[in-house]
Amino acid sequence: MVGTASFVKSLGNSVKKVSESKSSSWWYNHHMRAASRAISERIPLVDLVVEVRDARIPISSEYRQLINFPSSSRNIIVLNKMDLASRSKTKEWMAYFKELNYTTFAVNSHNKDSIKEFLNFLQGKIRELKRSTHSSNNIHTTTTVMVVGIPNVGKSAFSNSLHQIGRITAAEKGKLKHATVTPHPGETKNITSFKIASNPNIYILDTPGILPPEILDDELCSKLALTGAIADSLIDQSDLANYFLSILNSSDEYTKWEKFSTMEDDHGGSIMNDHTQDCVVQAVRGALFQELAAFKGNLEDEKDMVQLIEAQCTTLRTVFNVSSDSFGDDNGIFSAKLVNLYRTGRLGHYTLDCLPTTCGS
Ligand SMILES: Nc1nc2c(ncn2[C@@H]2O[C@H](COP(=O)(O)OP(=O)(O)OP(=O)(O)O)[C@@H](O)[C@H]2O)c(=O)[nH]1
Ligand SMILES: [Mg+2]
Repeated sequence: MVGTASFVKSLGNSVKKVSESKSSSWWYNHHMRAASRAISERIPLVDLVVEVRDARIPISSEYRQLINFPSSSRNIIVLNKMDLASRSKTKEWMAYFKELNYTTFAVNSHNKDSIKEFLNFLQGKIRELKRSTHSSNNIHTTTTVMVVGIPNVGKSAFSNSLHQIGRITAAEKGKLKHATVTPHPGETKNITSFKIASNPNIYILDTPGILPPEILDDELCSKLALTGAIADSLIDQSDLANYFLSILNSSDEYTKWEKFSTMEDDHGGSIMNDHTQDCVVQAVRGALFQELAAFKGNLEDEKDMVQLIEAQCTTLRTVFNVSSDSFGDDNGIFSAKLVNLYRTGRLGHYTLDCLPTTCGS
């Protein structure tokens, strides 16, 4: 996308600087190094490997370490957070992976039905695998499934949900464990096992998220930062917000928000500091619609895109109740609110990676 290029470059540069500085706050700390080694040692010992990717970036969220292990029928790619991605693009990505002979499944880890469907599929896959590799009485042996992926793609949320709905006995249900799930990357520090089925037993191993020590590609850096794989504390939040707005402006998601552009202020003039309130979200959508519908420039032209984003930021600061003449912290607060709404799916559904067959056109 031509109109997003300068924002990709700016965000990419700021991520690359963090990577090059190798300062104490750099993402590849001793935890990640040790975890990376521990995961590599365990991969040959488990029955199946589930690589969790972010459905918004099916290629950019690839877990590079798996390249060292031959791809086989033991690997499953899970496109998680499908609720945040474009539904039609996820279908296209599934077809793409199928053509490459990858076993792929799209899920929303916050949705019970989606996880139940995956569990059925997993149990079928395990039966098939055991039939093809062992004699029939080994079908009843314990199976271990290792969940790997880059940070923040939802490995722990996925493992928790499988554990919660898994077919284990009532007595075992009483001892349900929980992996910590947070919006911040790098939360999981150890490999933890969760039982997800009995007779035959299936255990799932949640693991810490791993990123390569160095990421050189601007576009890859930008996508990882926007979707939350790289800690926000390492990045200028306004770079993230501008990049998101350039994506939104290049899509047609905003066309659904016309009805919010004519809505009256329905919070009685009271100041809403909580940006997640429905009325604030609707006001944000309405304001974005108005700016975009009135825009007469060319969105393929970077200068025009910059101008539009500046106008949108001015309007949105008012909606978020963040003063427009202040910089520094207030600028960060405004950007963080906008990025939070994007990450929770309240400002549309975007798949940021494009299929190899449609890229570069
Ligand atoms: N909308 C949506 N959010 C999700 C989904 N799965 C996980 N999340 C959210 O994504 C964030 C990260 O989830 P985690 O499960 O902690 O991610 P992780 O891969 O374990 O992260 P690390 O332990 O840091 O590697 C949390 O805010 C989750 O609530 C999903 O399917 N849909
Ligand atoms: Mg985790």
